[in-house]
Amino acid sequence: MFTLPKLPYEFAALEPHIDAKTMEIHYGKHHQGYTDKLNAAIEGSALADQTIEEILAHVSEESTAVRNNGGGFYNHSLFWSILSPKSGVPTGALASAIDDSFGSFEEFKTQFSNAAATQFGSGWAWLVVQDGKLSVGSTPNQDNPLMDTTGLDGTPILGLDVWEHAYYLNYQNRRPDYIAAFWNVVNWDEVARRFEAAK
Ligand code: MN3
Repeated sequence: MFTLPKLPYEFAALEPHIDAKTMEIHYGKHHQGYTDKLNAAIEGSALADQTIEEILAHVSEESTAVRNNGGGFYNHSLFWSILSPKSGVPTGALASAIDDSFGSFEEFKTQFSNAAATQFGSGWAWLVVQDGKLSVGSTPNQDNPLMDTTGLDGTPILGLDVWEHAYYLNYQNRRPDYIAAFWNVVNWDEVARRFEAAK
């Protein structure tokens, strides 16, 4: 059975960039809902013995419930981990890889923000690493780059939820303002840890 990861900060810790009420509902209702529905969908099947990464790797063979809720479980677990009230900028090998792949940190932010802004409807923007190279892209719904169903391949090391439930209470229709605020609360130490693990 999959369980919600414990949030490493309080609901209000990311204010004013992400408000406490949004965090409370997003974590306690949306993420809990995906988790409960994933568990219900895999109960009693062979999937119950697999890791979430294993399930996502062959999700094209599974039901829509497993795809949507497995993605929802994984994506939000990653999302909480890459947020922090103490942000900063990338350093070390991650900073070098960003410069090599995009030219500069500012250019990376522009490309990632553009992917998040132009994802039509609900979905996610991603920074992925594959064969040591970084790239950005987006996926609809709760899909992600670990799935064998999407055109964006690689290991996600940074993700941004652009479903309206992630920002509507505070930003209403202003998705670009939410994307701009996101850069104030990125946990670059965790992104770097995921980058090293994926290499
Ligand atoms: Mn969400």
